[in-house]
Amino acid sequence: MSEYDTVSADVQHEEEIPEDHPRYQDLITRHRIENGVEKGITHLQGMHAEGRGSAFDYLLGEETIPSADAAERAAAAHLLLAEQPVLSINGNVAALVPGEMVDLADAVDADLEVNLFNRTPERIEAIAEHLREHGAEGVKGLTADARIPNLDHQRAKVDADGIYAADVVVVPLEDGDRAEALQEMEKTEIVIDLNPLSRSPQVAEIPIVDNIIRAVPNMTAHAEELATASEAELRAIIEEFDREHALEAAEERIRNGV
Ligand code: PTJ
Repeated sequence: MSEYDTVSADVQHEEEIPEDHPRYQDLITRHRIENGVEKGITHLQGMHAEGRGSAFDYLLGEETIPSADAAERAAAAHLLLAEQPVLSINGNVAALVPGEMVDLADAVDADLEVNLFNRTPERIEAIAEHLREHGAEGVKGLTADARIPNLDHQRAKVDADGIYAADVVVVPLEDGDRAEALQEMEKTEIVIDLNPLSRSPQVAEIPIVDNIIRAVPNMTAHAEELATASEAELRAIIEEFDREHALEAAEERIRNGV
């Protein structure tokens, strides 16, 4: 298929997208987000977020660069060492990688918690149900009986026995102020965001500048490989990871293609 061939906007199932299309991964991503909007999982604003992410991914070369792989390995080590790890789920994450998030949660014994910027009871329930359809057993975020201090929007609403009590939190796809507020609560944050200049990766202990579609399965693969590693080995992986270098390497690739 040539780069100029188009794929019908009417694609009903992602299997209809030809795997040899040069923009295959981007088309799958767009299709999942559109589907998410139709199902009431993804907010319309999620389409803008997806467009931003797609532009950065294009410039990154649509691949996991070595510094992102190192971040994904350090993230897996943190999650394995954590006492109460939680993976935060918004409408884009639920549409793009529901089964992959369930697999990661299983690999590191983490909870999944729905946390939304555009929070409505209908969306919370639709996302929880979507995760259950993909194998999640318990989904948190529905009780919302605690608040993240110093955050005056809907993302402050968390479960007391979920994000509020967590020691390590994975925060994907949000350019906002929650990451900073969670840091003030002394949590270890793992942020997945294709824009290295976003607020969230800028404050994260582990910034992962990679497409969530690649990042999450790679974190799971690292976690499975490290499942029998000693505490000292896991701590050494974390120690070796250089967050400043990871952010700079990603920016360098995006700006100069290097
Ligand atoms: O579901 P809700 O109501 O909680 O709303 C969620 C959205 C995504 C709409 C909200 O969090 C938002 O507006 O996000 P922003 O501010 O657009 O930030 C999203 C960030 O994720 C941007 O920096 C994008 O570059 C990045 N991003 C988008 N798609 C991907 C991505 N990063 C990794 N992988 C992606 N596929």
